[in-house]
Amino acid sequence: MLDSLTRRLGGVFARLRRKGRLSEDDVAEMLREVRVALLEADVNFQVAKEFMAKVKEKAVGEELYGSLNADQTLIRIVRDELTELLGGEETRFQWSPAPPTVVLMCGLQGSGKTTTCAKLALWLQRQGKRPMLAACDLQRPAAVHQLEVLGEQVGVPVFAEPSSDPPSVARHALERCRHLMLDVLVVDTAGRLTIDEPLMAELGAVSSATKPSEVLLVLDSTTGQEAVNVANAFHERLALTGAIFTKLDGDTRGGAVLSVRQATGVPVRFIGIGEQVEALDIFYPDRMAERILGFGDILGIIEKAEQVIEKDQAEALQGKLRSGGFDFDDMLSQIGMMRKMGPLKNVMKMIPGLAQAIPEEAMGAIDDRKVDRLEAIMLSMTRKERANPDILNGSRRKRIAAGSGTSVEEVNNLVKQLYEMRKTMKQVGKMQRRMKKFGKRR
Ligand SMILES: Nc1nc2c(ncn2[C@@H]2O[C@H](COP(=O)(O)OP(=O)(O)OP(=O)(O)O)[C@@H](O)[C@H]2O)c(=O)[nH]1
Ligand SMILES: [Mg+2]
Repeated sequence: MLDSLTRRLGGVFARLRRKGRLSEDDVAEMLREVRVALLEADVNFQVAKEFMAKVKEKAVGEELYGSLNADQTLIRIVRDELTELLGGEETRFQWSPAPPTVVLMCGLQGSGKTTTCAKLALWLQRQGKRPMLAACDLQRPAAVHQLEVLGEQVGVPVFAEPSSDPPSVARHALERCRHLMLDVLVVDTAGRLTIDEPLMAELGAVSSATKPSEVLLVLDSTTGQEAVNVANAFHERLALTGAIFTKLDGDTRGGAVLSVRQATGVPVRFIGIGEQVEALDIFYPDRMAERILGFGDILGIIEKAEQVIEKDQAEALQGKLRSGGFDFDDMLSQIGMMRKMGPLKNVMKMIPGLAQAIPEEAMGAIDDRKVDRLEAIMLSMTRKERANPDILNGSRRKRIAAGSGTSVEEVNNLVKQLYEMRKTMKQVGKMQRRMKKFGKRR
């Protein structure tokens, strides 16, 4: 997700860091490169322009030319502006004062509405709420069945009835929800290929019938700038409370995610990062900004980790990640934990510096089978070797390769990777500490 942007910006900042004191020309050049990086990531032209103007204005205000640590100041300015662009603070879920809270989901055909309904229901359940799903996509019979299957998968009841009138199904679902004293009703609706009047009228009628507290537009992030136009059109008619970008796990330049808030005023609330029902994340503007700038998402990892491991274990992981002093035992237990957290590729991307340290092709090649081999290598080490990788000389590496059914080259690569990870994490840790001094958001 947004990897190429992260890579580009990472390159710009790395060059900047090497320079020491910055001249006005250095800053101007760097700003140009940031702008190009944004445009290449498919960020809306006007949004990129305004963004750069703000960064420039701040850069001038901070009198950073010729000063020491100018690079840090500049990165901080970009981070803060990026966070602002993405919406500042994350938006909290609006609960209705008189439950059940109704969440109306809308969007174009195939954007991921039905899948996201199930994901959201699961998320709500994990928040301790009792949700129900309403099948109000009556365009095609299969839609109701799809929601029923997904509902069963996440263990959430689905309200459906034979009808061709979405508002009346929605009304009945709401009555049932009240009767069962459930907390939230998530309403799945029909999509169309393009925005048209019948669709908007139908959604308007469902909305009038249920008075939703949340009207969430589901947007396919692979449609690029078109997503911004779609958001504008829906917002005009439905007063959206937020947007959910799906398919951010794929090859998407992601610029629409960066533009939509600024261009439409609709905040991004969640992101979909996979087909599985667990693959939904809250959208945190500050974390996303830091992730784009290559600082990783330590908080995100910890939160995910906390879902699957005990708190003290999570704190230990946090310390290890920050200090960069971890060994192969830690790597092994991390792999075990990460497996529980979801597809490894997603988790790896959250680790500071890792996404940039590993070439794009290699990142694409990370699959869980390859990780099995890494695991085998580590398990073939003695306890002493795992805790103290410095003692891994040539003959030990040969023995480990033979024992794990891998090659010496693979063993060498893994050892190298450990040291690289230690190094980048230490650097990122240092940078974050410095950032903290400048004033932190969280
Ligand atoms: N990779 C990926 N696929 C997704 C994501 N969200 C949804 N999908 C896939 O996108 C396709 C369409 O999803 P649906 O939930 O059926 O979309 P919809 O908006 O309900 O479609 P209609 O009801 O036909 O309008 C499915 O194959 C989903 O598995 C995501 O975050 N990542
Ligand atoms: Mg659907």
